[in-house]
Amino acid sequence: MAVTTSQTFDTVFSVQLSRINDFLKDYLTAEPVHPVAGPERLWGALRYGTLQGGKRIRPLLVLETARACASEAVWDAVLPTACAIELVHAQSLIHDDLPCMDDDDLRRGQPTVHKAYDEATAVLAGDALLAMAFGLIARRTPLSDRLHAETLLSVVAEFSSVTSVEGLVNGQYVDIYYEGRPFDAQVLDYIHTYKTGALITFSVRAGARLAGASPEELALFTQLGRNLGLAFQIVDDLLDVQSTPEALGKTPGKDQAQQKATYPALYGIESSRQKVDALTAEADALLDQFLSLRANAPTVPDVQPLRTLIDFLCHRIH
Ligand code: GRG
Repeated sequence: MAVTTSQTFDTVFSVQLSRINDFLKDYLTAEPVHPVAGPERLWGALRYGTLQGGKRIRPLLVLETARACASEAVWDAVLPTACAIELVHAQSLIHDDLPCMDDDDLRRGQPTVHKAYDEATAVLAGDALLAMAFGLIARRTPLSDRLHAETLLSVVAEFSSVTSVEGLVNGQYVDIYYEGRPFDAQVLDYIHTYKTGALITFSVRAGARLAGASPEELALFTQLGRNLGLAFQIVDDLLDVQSTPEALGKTPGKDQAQQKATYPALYGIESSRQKVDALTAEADALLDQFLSLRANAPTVPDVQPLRTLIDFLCHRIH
């Protein structure tokens, strides 16, 4: 398969990226009139942390999985969840950059939120984004005969788990816990599964569930999400070793400086890259299995954009 460059990515996904970015902008600019000075600065910070750059990988995964399981027609129904995931992702980056966490000054090529504003504002902007994400799904998802409240509630419950102790918060905690401590393969996979894998797996699962995937199909997409989550974080680990601040938009070399548990630290660069390639090939094979399940369906599912997205996120350079 041809390697998908950033330029191809922007072209192939231009419509989807516009819909995601317009939706996020609309939601985050629906700011009430403030009778006192102050709140507009908090709103400015949460917009800054969300709208300035970002590849939008997670909402794209929601949209493209939904397209594979149904068609583009379901995008209206899945966009609120897709964008809610991006709000949580933005929140996690804002908090991750804080001095008490990974302590970064640069993100997406610009000063991090606590540098552009201040620490208290960054904490509170992140808090607001997290709560707003859940409100976004509840307020903006159009229910219909194809998407019942029961399914949506169950997706929201899963979202709560993967953003908290069965997901990001847990992964981040263990990641920090092991800084400078000896770690093994089990610890490393645990951290990656929770810190990064949980939200990526959820993005794929949410797209499939909201688009009406069968239990058998959902099992395939769950495995696909796990593969991608791990591959994505290994690439992130590799970029930290191999990239530059200009290409990355953040400071490389921090994992080694902070003695983080990473793939290159445990397995070396070559084996880490081989692992990414193996995970990508498996993800592709899972999509073939999905096509086989739908072999007798009236229309052939369009999985090509999802294959392109998978290829991009496993070969990305930022
Ligand atoms: C309460 C949800 C919640 C989280 C708090 C701070 C924290 C706990 C978790 C941080 C987890 C974290 C930063 C994981 C790293 C994931 C990762 C590889 C991020 C980079 O994602 P990209 O490349 O970033 O998609 P862009 O900038 O493109 O959006």
